[in-house]
Amino acid sequence: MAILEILEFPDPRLRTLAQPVQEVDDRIRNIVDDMFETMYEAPGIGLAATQVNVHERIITIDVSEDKTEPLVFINPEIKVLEGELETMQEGCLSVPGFYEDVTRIEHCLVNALGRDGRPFEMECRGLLAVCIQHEIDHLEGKLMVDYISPLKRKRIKDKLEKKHKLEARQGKD
Ligand code: QAP
Ligand code: CO
Repeated sequence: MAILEILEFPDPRLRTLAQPVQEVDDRIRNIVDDMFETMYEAPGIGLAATQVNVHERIITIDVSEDKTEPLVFINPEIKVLEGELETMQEGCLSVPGFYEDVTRIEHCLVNALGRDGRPFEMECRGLLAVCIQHEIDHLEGKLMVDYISPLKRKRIKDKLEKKHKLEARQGKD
């Protein structure tokens, strides 16, 4: 297992459209395991493969209190279940240090393949529903900051670019 580098906004690679996984094999399971290690270490509650520069449709999530409920979604398909909307303050490992209100569907049905390649269906509400939508957005090249005002987005971009320049000069870690 390995901790992978997380791409940060405004890295253009975060805009890549992820491709469907053709077969859930050991190569994919390796990516899944590395994504969990990276997500738990961060720490985060959700990670899309796009964020670690793997452009395949893979998501890891764990919204449990004690971080003991890892969920894997490969080739996820989402279906809206109710018209209810929910506004939640979201964070993103690719937009570190910034938290913004985003409005999303509160109740959805997700179909995906698990780590074993078997299809499953999961009804999602609350934080899990919000998180899966946030992560599916990543697979489409979409980010949380796309939902906020252009002015706010520009301020976040400038601040993160400044941070990246500093890190490049000082050397990370
Ligand atoms: C997506 O985000 C999410 O800024 C997952 O400095 C978040 O795990 C969906 C994180 C909230 C719904 C609600 C962010 C860690 C983690 C940061 C994350 C940071 C360190 C974000
Ligand atoms: Co994110």
